[in-house]
Amino acid sequence: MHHRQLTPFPPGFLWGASTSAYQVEGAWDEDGKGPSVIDARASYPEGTSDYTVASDHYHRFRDDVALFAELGLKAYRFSVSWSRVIPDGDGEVNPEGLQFYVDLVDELRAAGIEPIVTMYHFDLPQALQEKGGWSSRATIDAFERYARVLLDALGQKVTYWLTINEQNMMVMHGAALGILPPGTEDPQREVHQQNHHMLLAQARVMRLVHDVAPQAKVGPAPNVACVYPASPDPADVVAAEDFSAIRNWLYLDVAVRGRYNTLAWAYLTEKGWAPQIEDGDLQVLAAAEPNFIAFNYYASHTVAAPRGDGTDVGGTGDQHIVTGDADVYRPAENPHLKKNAFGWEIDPVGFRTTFRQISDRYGLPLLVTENGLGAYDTLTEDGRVHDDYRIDYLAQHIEQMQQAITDGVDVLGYCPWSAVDLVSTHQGVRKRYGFVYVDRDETDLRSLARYRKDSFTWYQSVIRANGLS
Ligand code: BGP
Repeated sequence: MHHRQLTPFPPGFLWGASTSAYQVEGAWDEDGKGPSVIDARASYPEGTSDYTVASDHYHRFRDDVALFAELGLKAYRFSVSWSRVIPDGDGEVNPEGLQFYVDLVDELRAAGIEPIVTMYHFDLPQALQEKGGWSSRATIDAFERYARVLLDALGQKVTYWLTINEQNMMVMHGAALGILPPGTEDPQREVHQQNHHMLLAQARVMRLVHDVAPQAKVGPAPNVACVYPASPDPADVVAAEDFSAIRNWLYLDVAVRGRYNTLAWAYLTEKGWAPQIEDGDLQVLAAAEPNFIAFNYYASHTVAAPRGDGTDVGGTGDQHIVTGDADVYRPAENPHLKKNAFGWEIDPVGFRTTFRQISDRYGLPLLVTENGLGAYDTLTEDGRVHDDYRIDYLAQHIEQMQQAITDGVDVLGYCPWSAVDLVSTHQGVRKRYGFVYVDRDETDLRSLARYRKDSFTWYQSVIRANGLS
């Protein structure tokens, strides 16, 4: 397969880039915005920035869109802050907050950039959190109502909608889910009940999009990663399949097939974490019918069979550092892969495998909504960042995406993380991903000026050529 003739990227391929509201906007309490669970967090990891100013995109979005246009972006994937639009999550609409997104979409359209809008990216309104958050079924209604507000304002201007960003990572790693109701007896059981409510909310909103904006398209946006067995030991293979079911298919099977994955359901039942399902819920799930699947991919995972002696669970874990489950799987090193500066493995071929697995299971078009390299960048004297390491990462992933297209996978577009530097979910400002450098550090906001990185110029040429030359 080495000298395989690759299928070109289709015309109209959505070369894009991504951000999320709380990580880029700042202006956390301006123009009527209410607090989200992110704003209300009691603490942030040691030495890292909070999200109050972020990249100040709220005030600089016109300049940022001009940079995106210069970069040649065909698409820009961003999220709407729910509590900017509806400050308490379920009450009055805040017209100034909503107007920000109307203006942003208009600015993008004027620049010829397709907006791809995530409705909810980790930032549940704090007021809803205080009323029980996702433990309460009222939050399902609130999400549907919020989606209706967005569709009324933007349904004619926006074609691509994403429901919930990385619901699977919220469930597995949690802080963004908010705090569990006081007195929760079994936190994991409660988290999976919340997950069921979020899945219902997502299904209702996908149905709503079809009903009120039939020309629009909608899909879920989980983080999906192929899972390798650490060895051909059949017990390792079973562990890998189980972990993939728990991590990936639990979420996508409900979103796309409208029913729970059998392996994942068996796991939840054995743990005593299976959610309570009410009359009518299964019909709601089955009626959703997404048009495409968006997914975020940073790295694969490798797991082995559990040892069963309690040594399998460890570390703090994040979306790409597996913690293990003493009954089901344990994390394993993959000797074939290198790691980035933050301990995440780098696996471009796993990207191709992930495309193939999702496409085989569901047969829907795929849209990549995140992929990228977090790194320590240095602004040099010449006002540039020489991020050849990021160019390498992206080039290798684009090459494997093209392999997947040649394999027959239908890919709509590629939106790497991130369009512009922003505040990382786990490691603050220092962990940068952007094509555009933002002049600030954790605590010193400096000029907040923008600088083009070498990856900016490189991605510009990729987009111009509709692929790698
Ligand atoms: C995804 C999130 C993003 C982003 C990214 C990188 O999980 O959807 O919000 O933060 O990962 O993660 P981090 O910032 O922790 O490096």
